[in-house]
Amino acid sequence: MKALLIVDIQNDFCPGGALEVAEGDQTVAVANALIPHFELAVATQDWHPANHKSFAAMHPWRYPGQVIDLNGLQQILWPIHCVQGSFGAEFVPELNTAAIDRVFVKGTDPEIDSYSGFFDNGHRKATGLGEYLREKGVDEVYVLGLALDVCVKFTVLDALELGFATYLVEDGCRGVNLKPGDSDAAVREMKAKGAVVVQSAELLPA
Ligand code: VGL
Ligand code: ZN
Repeated sequence: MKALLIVDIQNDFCPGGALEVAEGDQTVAVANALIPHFELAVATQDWHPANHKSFAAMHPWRYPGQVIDLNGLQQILWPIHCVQGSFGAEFVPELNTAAIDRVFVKGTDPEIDSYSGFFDNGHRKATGLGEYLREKGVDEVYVLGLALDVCVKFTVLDALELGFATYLVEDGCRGVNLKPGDSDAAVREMKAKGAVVVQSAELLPA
């Protein structure tokens, strides 16, 4: 069975948001068009406590974009974003959340970040997404959302590692591109590790 995995389509990752991704809002229409064609649609939601240590503001004299050591892991520092209960953490209002079967939150532990929808960045704790998909009999996942070069990438790589046939719905993603070219490099890496790149039109009935 196939599942659609909608990664972090939240206000803070859209234009005007705290960690805005250029054209991030354009992923919504792609997600909404695909949802009815999947038996199962699952979303991830970046869901940080206000004191999350991925926030540059938690570290005196540090600023967004710098890399620090956080409990033994390299951590990029981000602006304060997707704080639990805030507008920025909510799904984009136009996203058809009524048709989403389950939401998995991530990034809830202030001491460790979680880019992937499956595990934290240290692969220490699972979110439950992998087990849920297995229980539902899912063997193929189609991934889209934000950001292509961060949370989409790590979600795709973990899906591959867990043995799911994994498709990247490219036109349903946009990247942050902290460095120019990050999105292209991410797509190359996902492909090299076994992801199949598709466009949403290929998944819609003609
Ligand atoms: C994300 C940076 C920090 C993402 C989440 O959803 O891609 N990026 N937290
Ligand atoms: Zn985050």
